[in-house]
Amino acid sequence: MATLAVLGVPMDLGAGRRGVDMGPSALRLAGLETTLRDLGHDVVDHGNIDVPVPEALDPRVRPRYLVEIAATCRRTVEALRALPEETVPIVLGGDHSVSMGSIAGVHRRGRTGVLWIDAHGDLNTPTTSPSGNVHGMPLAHLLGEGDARLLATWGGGARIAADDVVLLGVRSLDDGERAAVHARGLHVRTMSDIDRRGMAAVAEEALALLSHVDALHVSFDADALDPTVAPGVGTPVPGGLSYREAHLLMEILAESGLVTSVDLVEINPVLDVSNRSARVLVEMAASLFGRRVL
Ligand SMILES: [Mn+2]
Repeated sequence: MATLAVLGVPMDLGAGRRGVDMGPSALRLAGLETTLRDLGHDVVDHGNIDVPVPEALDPRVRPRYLVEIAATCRRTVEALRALPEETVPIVLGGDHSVSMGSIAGVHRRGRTGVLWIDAHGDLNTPTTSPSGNVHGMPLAHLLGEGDARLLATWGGGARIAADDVVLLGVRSLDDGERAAVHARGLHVRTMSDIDRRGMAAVAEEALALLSHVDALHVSFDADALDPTVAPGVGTPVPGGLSYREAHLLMEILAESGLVTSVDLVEINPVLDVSNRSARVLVEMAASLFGRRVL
């Protein structure tokens, strides 16, 4: 059993649509803490990182709100670095740009791998992004490409190596992202791969691709799930993971015993139905942290 440290980052500055700033509240209301405690874990909630609201900021800065997003990520890094090394952080977003802070803040010894579960690539830079929304850019920055003010979150350059990342559940890529995948030789497993080969095979392959890392960060964007399963997400895209596929992925990750930190991001209660999507994500967290049928 582990000590799990919950940290909320109620930020929607990186998203095009409002509402994901309420994600941490929705996940807490959906019973995240009691669910994890019932599995035998110690759970400590460290509250929320301070995040400014967009109404208080100058919207003319480009990329939009980048300075405040970078500052929020730095605060997230400080909060995570203050945790004892053996704790398992669970960062609640917020839009996916919070993951630049969470992954930079992970301070396990050795090499950190990242499983990025997402409908999108999040591989845009300010130059390639069609929307200019920073939540479509975190993975590009973590790989060392983009705006210097965001790269400064971890001291510049790449935070993670391209070979230490697997993207899973992808079904919507922009042209610049497709080019980035090919240029970097990134490990991407799309919904089509999952349709053809099944989640078990794809999940086992993802773990095999990351077998050389010492710590594994799982960054779970709720929009990886099909919108019929989780309608309350930042950027819904049809054709996503079914409830069972996502559970199976979580169960295989749990069995691996490798997961050392987690993000649960992009829950948008404004678009949700009676907090259903947050409850689904809490169910996923339960499987990821060891809930079993038998
Ligand atoms: Mn994402």
